[in-house]
Amino acid sequence: MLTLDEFTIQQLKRFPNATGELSGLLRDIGLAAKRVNVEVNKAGLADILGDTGGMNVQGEEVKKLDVYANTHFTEVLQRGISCAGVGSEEMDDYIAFEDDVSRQSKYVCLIDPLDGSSNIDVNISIGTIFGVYRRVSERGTAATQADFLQKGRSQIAAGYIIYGSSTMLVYATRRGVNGFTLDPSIGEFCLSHPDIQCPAQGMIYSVNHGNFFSYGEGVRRYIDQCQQKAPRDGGPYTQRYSGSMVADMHRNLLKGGIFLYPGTTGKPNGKLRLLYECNPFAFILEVAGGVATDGHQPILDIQPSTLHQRTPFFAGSREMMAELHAWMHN
Ligand code: AHM
Ligand code: MG
Repeated sequence: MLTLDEFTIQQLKRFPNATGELSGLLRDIGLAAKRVNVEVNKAGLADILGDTGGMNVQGEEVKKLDVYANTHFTEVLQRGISCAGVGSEEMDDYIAFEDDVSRQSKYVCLIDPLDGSSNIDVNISIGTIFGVYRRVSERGTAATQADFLQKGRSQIAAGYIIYGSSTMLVYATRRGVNGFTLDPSIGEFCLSHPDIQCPAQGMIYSVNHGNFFSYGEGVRRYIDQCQQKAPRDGGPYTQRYSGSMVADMHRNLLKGGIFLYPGTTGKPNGKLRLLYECNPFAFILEVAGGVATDGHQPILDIQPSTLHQRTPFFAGSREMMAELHAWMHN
């Protein structure tokens, strides 16, 4: 079975013009993921478990593991040579690494170092989400805000790590989506899910039902019909929602399904962040044959204006998304 490193090298050989910088960056992310995985696995034992007591830039409680993961991913990317800077859920502003003539970094990364962190204390899967962009500023100079505020469609690669019953790294480039499972006996990510395709139809819907009455009418109608669908039409659909986007999206990507985080009356843009939560998943899904929108337009076509902006998010199997849009707009 190919390891992540072997796979990226093999890809390089198939594309003689590739410089290997993206492969290097993905290997750096794989390395950081392995180290974060070690900490996640012993979260119940170590002092690292629990709150730091602080708040992140969005006024949400920060867990210690979030801080660890953020520091770790950032440092590993900084030590590599491919990444010119990082924007993260855990940091108010992006960081531009020192770039000079010798480094000439080509990419920037947007990352949610540890998503679903409210699940840490109760031992439910959590994850890391990342998107990679070619910088628009000149190489050899400091990365700028414009490098980070690109449309999701400009992503060169995107992926996630799920720290679940096993640990997996899944990443997409325009050429395909591939999944690697961490083999703890050799400490390597091994290609276990080549060329992932999202089934066009599924039977799972993932949404926070508790917010039902503050969703718009179209979304409520869609959720109703997920429950009312006749058995001959594959219904009723199964509801699965863990509160951990990575776990919910991962399951729906593999099995077919739909994930909804709509706007609510109190929060019209919902909760999820465009740049480092929605865009990477939208990219992965589109490459895998699925669809991701804000209810009106593809997520990947939204022009971001700020690093931490939020958007309603609907994503999943192609036919289920078409059905959702029909209920929302007719
Ligand atoms: P976080 O970035 O603070 O961890 O929040 C993001 C998470 C997602 O993983 C998950 O889908 C969502 O929040 C759940 O939110 P809610 O509890 O409102 O349904
Ligand atoms: Mg998050």
